[in-house]
Amino acid sequence: MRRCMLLTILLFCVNGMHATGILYPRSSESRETLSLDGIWKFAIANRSEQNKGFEEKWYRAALQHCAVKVIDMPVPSSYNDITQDSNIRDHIGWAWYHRDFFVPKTWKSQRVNIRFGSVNYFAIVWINGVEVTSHSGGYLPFDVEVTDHLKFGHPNFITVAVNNTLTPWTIPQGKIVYHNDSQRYPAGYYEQQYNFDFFNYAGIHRPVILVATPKTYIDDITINTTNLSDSEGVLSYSVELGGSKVAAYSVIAEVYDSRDRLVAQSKGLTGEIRVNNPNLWWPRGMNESVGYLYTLKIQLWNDAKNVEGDVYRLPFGIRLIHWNSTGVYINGKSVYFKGFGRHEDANLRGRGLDLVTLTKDYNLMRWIEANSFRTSHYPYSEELMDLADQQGFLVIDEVPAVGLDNFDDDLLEAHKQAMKELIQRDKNRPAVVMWSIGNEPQSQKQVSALYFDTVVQLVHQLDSSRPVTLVLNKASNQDVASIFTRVTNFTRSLDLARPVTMVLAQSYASDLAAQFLDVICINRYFGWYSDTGHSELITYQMIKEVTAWHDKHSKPVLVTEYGAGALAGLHTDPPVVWTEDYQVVLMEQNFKAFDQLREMGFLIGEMIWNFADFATPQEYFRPTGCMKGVFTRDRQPKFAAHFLRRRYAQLLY
Ligand code: GCB
Repeated sequence: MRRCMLLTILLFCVNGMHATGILYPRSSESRETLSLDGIWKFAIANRSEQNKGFEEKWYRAALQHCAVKVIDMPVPSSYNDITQDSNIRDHIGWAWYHRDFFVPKTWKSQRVNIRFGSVNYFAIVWINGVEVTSHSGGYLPFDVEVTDHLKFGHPNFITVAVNNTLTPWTIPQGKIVYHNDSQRYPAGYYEQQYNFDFFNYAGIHRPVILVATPKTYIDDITINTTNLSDSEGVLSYSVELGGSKVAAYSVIAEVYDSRDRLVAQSKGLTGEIRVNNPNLWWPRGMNESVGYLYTLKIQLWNDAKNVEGDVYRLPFGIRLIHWNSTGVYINGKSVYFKGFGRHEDANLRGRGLDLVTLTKDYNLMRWIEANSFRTSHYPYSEELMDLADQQGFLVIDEVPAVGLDNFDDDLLEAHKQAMKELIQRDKNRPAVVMWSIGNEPQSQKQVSALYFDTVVQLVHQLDSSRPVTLVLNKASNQDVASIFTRVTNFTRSLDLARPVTMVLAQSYASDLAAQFLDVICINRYFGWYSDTGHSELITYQMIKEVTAWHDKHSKPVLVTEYGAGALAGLHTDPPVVWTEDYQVVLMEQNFKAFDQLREMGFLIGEMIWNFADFATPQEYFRPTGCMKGVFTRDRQPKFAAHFLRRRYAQLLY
């Protein structure tokens, strides 16, 4: 592992990666889990003393015994909104976490792993003062074996240093900007900037769990549906084992139905399993049976000793996806996505796992009769994804590659690593029906073509069973954009009284990434970011736009974002922007376009931006956050939610 300590707030050299599995921690007859969630001790490193924690070795003892102000901090949670202190909310750089824990004596003969669901962005972990691992990337799990660092039957302590700094080589990107203007800024003043509008919440965001397994253990499982006939589902599976005495064990694979009846079995590290008359996994609204899950039980068996080894149970669904130039099909039936772009965002806990909000959100998505969502703009928690599998929501699973610019080799490596970790985590999920390799990159830049070609090839190589997309928003190439800006400004200087407009029929022309994708996803804010207030143009522009993308690439098109900001309770008639009324008018005009486009045969879905209002950095054009939610941040319906519900209820596949 390399770590650059000099400019610790700016540079993280990428740490060691997981060569192997990252199975969700589940208890079984051979496995125990111990949650380390709860109240931890917490401190931030001052701006001017970023390295102090390393120099003074805060990881060697309890944080409360170090020369730093220590407070209580819940895990999981973002740390930003927990206190009244804006230094903590707006902190850039290192933050420190510490807690004590006890490991049972009975675990001494086991292999013990520690697993973090996610820590944003960079984490270094010490157990009892010894560094055990580090990880880059804020939204994906990592784990490490810690058996040799634990004291069994005694108290232990864990320290985690977290750094939220984003650089041009992190996914997502950001940059630290130093202000040299001494008239306006004190010496050394800097700020974090980034190319996205959601608040960069930080901290230990998802559960921290210790897992004890036998010394020879199940490290990874992959299961895929390879063929479906009327009477049979054909599955292929493979298992990877870890530990030293792997050769002594054989593998038994058994499939149980939802009532826990054994329906099929096989033996060996890899194999084929045939399930008679399978209950297929269907998304909501496509079948009476929705989200049917089987369990694959993998069991190790030591033949010589005739004893059972490690056991892991993996829920999975039997379903096949295919796609062509006009559609995406599940089990042979074409799909229409009706759903949302969302965020993991809630009052007080920020981006920390919150089972209350998570469950409420599914209730709201069912109430509104949505069938899908995109994990805009980063992978969501495994707890959230489990419910998507169970409730039959279709998920477009996105890596945190939002707003990518300067496409160099270091960025590409970080992007590929994030894709690998995402696919490793979610490959067995029936709900995941598409991989999204990013959102709104500068895909008009020449250099982006090779970059995205490489990422798409990697994804196809890792998983050929799902289509790949990238969410695009290019309006025109840079030169053209700057010409248009100048023409617009000039026109405005001649006549301030009238709005300036232009139909964006070129938008598909400058993008260089769509050629590599299986499905084209586009974000379009007609009547909001362009031609603001001109709802009469929306239907026309959306039809032109979507048609142009399809005509150029002969691929299915999905509108992954459209929408308008609305302040709950604000009304005007006639409607003007920022009112609930205008939000509904904008939706209505988009719906007209979607209906016509559906009839034309290549629009495969509509996802409104956004499910709920969410926190953004402070901006003068965003009143405390992005207000494009159809629900408020505390999950109450705006007028738009009722309107959307009427549409989604009528939209069939
Ligand atoms: C977009 C982005 C999304 C923003 C949205 C907006 O195109 O993909 O992250 O929140 O626009 O509201 O500006």
